[in-house]
Amino acid sequence: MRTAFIGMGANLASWAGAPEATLAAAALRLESLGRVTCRSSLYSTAPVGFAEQPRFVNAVVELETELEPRTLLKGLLAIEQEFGRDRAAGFANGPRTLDLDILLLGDHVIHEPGLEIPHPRLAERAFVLIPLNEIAPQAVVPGIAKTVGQLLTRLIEAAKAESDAVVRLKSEAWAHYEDRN
Ligand code: PH2
Ligand code: MG
Ligand code: MG
Repeated sequence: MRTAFIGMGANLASWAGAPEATLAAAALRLESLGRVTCRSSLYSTAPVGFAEQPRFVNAVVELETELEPRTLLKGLLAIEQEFGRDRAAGFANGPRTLDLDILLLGDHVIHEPGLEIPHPRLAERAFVLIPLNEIAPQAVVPGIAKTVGQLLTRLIEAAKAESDAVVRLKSEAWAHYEDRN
C-alpha cells in the first residue's frame, strides 16, 4: 500500500456541473483506484502558462492505493475522459474539464515518457503546493529531499524577491535621520 497525492484541476464545466461539482464527483470516482483518506480545500486559482482562460478550481487529495504507477496513471486518464476531457482538442496549459495529476507516489522517482513522478513542476506551482501543504506539509518530495512545507516557503520567498512593486531602499539620507533619534 502506498500513499499517493493527486492534484485535481478544472476550469470548464462538465456533465457534473461547474468545476467545483466536477472535482467533488471526480474525488468520489477516485475511490475506484484506492481509498481517499484526505482532501484539501478547494482553491480558486489564476491560470498559469496561458492567461486567456477562466480561473481554475484546484485541490489535492491523498489516495491510499495498491496500484502500480502505470496502472494508477491509466485509471486517472480514464476518469478524466469520463468527465469529458478531450486531449485531442486541448493544448498544453489550456482549458480543461478535468485534470488529474500524480504529484507524489510513496517514494517513487520515475522519469519515463508520459510518466514523471514526482510531478516535474510541483515545486514551481502555488496552485499545487498550497493545497498539498494544507494536507501534507511534512511529506518529503523524493529526488529533491525537501518537504512540501519547505518548498512552499521557498516559492513564497522567490515570488517576493521577484516582485518590484515595493522595494526596500537603503538610503544614506534616511540613515542620518535615524542616527539623530
Ligand atoms: N494546470 C495546468 C496549467 N495551468 N493553472 C492553474 N491555475 N491550475 C491548473 O490546474 C493548471 C494551470 C496544466 O495542467
Ligand atoms: Mg496538470
Ligand atoms: Mg495532467
